[in-house]
Amino acid sequence: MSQSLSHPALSAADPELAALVGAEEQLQADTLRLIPSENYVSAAVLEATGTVLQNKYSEGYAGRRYYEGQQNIDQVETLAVERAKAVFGVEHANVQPYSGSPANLAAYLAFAEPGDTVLGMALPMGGHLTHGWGVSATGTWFRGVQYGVRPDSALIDFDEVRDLARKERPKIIFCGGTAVPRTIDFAAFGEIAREVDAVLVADIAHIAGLIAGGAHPSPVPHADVISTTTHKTLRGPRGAMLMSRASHAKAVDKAVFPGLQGGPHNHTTAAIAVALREAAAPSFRDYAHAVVANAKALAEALLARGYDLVSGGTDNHLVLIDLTSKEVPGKVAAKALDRAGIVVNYNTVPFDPRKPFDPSGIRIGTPSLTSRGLGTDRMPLVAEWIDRGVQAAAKGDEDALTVIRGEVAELMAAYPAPGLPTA
Ligand code: DSN
Repeated sequence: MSQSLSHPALSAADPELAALVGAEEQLQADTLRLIPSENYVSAAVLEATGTVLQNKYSEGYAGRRYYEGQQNIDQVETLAVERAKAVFGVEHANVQPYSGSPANLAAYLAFAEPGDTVLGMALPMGGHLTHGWGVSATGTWFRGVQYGVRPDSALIDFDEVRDLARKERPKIIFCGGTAVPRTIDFAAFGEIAREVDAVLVADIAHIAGLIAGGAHPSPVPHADVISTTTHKTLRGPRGAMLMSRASHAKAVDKAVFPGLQGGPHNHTTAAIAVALREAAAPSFRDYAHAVVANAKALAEALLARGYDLVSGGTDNHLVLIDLTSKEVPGKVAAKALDRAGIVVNYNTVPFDPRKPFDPSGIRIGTPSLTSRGLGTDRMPLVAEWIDRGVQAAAKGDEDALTVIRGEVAELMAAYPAPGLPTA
């Protein structure tokens, strides 16, 4: 692999930066990437992000811009919007949010006033910072009330959600999260939101690709607003979308622009359109189901090796491992696995006695390895590597990590990654 062949202009103009890009390409090729919020985009998505569309300012929406010269940009954005509506079966789509956090902030701006109460899943229980957690602007400018999971099952405690909703009367209820290994019951959230007259925002960032591919139920009949990033299981560029019922379209659009943002990132919008076209293809259904099948197979193989999994397994793309019984802190394990060519992130587990920066768990997922074509037959080997890596971390056995790294690189060479230069 040579960065000068892949990026000739960049290599000539800025060899230092080109070398870093080349090194990252090599790293993404050689390693087993298990961070559940990451993926490999297609070469087509990657190309779209590097187009001259990025040269253009386009404040406003198609047909209603504050800048001229929108002949092509309007069509690009309209394509992305129409494809989003078709893929997710929604009445309205806004493809301009810069990423997931600004998308969620736009939902606050659209449906709440500063100081209003919002109800979301607590970050250490699997929620997201922007669902009203204290250190986020959403938890300081708004009054965040947080629900969690049951201590026995690690499943969302709907009694708690209902009780809090009745008592606190939130303006907005958020469902979805970043470390939720089980199916989100959108219908149950919808019923509670309707009872207390709250706006239900379904944050489907992690599972958008699974929903698009029919491997997770859709929030569409139940949620007022759907927020998603486009770069996780959906396999698009780094960006986001807000989707809603037609009745909320005006409020959503006004909140994104001019409420929060200036000009949309048109190159990103184009790449979102490409990703949505890919997500509409029958092969994407196969991909989404394969992601889940791989995660289930990986969970089974880890359970067989004596690992404690939060909620006992997975229904989606994500497995949350509690390493307490292995007597290895999550951070120590994550760093050792990184040296072994297995990229994960350390993560809190529900009711974690340890601190967020040094928690008890690691979070893994199968979107990236599935994009490279690994199937369920390979998951016992992945579990074995994780197990050997964790054991090596416990013993401080650097040689064992080096051996695993070699084995990982050898296998990954047989599964070329989409979007990466080959040879
Ligand atoms: N989206 C988060 C993740 O799951 O990695 C980070 O905000």
